[in-house]
Amino acid sequence: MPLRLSIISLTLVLSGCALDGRQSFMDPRGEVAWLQYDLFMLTVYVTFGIFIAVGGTLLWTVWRYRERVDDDPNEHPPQSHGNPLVEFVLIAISIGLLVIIAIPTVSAIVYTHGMPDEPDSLLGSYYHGDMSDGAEEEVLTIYAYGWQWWFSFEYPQLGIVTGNELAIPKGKVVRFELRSKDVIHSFWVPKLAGKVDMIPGRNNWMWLRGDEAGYFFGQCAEYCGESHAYMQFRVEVMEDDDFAEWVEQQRQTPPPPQEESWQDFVVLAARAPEKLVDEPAVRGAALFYGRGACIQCHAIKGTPAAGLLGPDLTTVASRKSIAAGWMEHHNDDFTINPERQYENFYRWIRESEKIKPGNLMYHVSGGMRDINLSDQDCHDLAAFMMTLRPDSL
Ligand code: HEC
Ligand SMILES: [Cu+2]
Repeated sequence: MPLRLSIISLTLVLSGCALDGRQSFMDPRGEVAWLQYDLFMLTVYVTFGIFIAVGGTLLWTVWRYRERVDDDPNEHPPQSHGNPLVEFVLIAISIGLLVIIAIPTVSAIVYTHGMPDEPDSLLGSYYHGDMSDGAEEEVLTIYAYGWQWWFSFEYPQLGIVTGNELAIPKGKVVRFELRSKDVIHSFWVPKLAGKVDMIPGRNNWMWLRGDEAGYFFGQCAEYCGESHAYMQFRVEVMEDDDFAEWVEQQRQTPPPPQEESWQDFVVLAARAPEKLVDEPAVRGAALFYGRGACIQCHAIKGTPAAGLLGPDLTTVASRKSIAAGWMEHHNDDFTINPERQYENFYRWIRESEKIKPGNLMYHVSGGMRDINLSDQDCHDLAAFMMTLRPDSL
C-alpha cells in the first residue's frame, strides 16, 4: 500500500514537470524567459556539481573508513583537527561558485529592470494605424489588472480594452503596467517571462518580448482566493500584420441586433418587446440589457452597457476561451470551435457557480444567484454572446 501510494504521488508530482507543457518555464519562447532559463540552468549545474562533490566525498569517506573485520576495537585511527589548506581551498571554491552565479544574476536583474531601447520596438516603427498622440515614440504599453478571478487588459495607446486574452506583436518589446483591483495576484506567462506580482495600491511593471508567434498560456501565480487555480489568461504573439488586423478588429463595436441603433434597441426592448424580431440572439440581447441585468457588470463598447465588475464583452466571441481561460473552445490549431464556444457560453451563464467556485458573477448580491433565468433564457443569451465578434472574423 505505501509503495502504491508513493508511486501514485510521485506520478502526480512528476506530471507537473512536462518539460514542454503549456505552462512550462523550461520551454522559453521570449527573451526574458530565455535569460531567466539560462540563469536557472546555470544555478542547477553549479549546485548539481556541489551535490556530486559533497555527496561523492561523503560516500567515499564512508567506504574508505568503514569498519573492517581485523580492526582492533581498542585502537583508534589517527585523529586530527582541522586542515587550514583544505578549509582555505573550500572557502575559495565556494566564493568562486557564488561569484559565477552572482554576476549573471545581478546583470539579469539590471537588464530586466530597465527598458531596452530598441528603435525597432517603438510603436511607430511597425504599427501604422490610429494611436494616441506621441505613441509613435513609445513602446506598446498594456495595463494589466488582476481581479478575483480574471484579468483585464487595456491598450491605452490603441484604445482597446479586453479581458483574459491579449495579443502582442512578435519580436517587439512590450511594457506591462501591473495593478490589482482587489487582492494580490501575480502575472505569469512562463514561456515569455517570469512572474511579477500585482499588488493593490502599488504600480509594478515589467517588459517582455515574444520571439515566436504562437498562443501562450498564463496563470495567476499568487494565491488570491477560492478560484485562484482557475485564474488564467492567454497571450497571443502575432506577426506585425496579424497584430495590426487584431487591433482593428478589437476596436470595432458589434452591430445592433436589429435595424435600430443600440440606444433605440434597448428602449424598444424595455417598452415594446413585441416589436423585437423573434430570434434567439435578439431575445438574448434584450435580456442582456433588461431583465438579465448583465449590464450591471459588463461593458459592450458603443452600447449602453458600461458595467465594470466583469470582463469587457465587446469582442468576447473573438476569444478562444472564457472564464479566465478556464473554459476553452479552440481546436488544436487554435482556431475557434463554434459549437464548443456556444456550449461554453451557455454553461457559464447557466451554472457558473459549478464551474468557478466563489466566482463574482454568481456570488455577488444582485449577481446571477439573484437573477432568475430559464434554460431558454440562457440559450438566448449564449446566442447573443456568439454575435459579439468583429464581423471580419
Ligand atoms: C454581478 C456582476 C455580474 C453580472 C450581473 C453578470 N456578470 Fe458576467 N461576469 C462577471 C464576472 C466577475 C466575470 C468573470 C468571472 C471569472 O472569470 O471569474 C464574468 C464573466 C462573464 C463571461 C466570460 C467572459 C470572459 O471573457 O471570460 C461572460 C460571457 C459573461 N460573464 C456573461 C454574462 C451575462 C450574459 C450576464 C447576464 C445574464 C452576466 N454575465 C451577468 C460579473 C457579472
Ligand atoms: Cu491568484
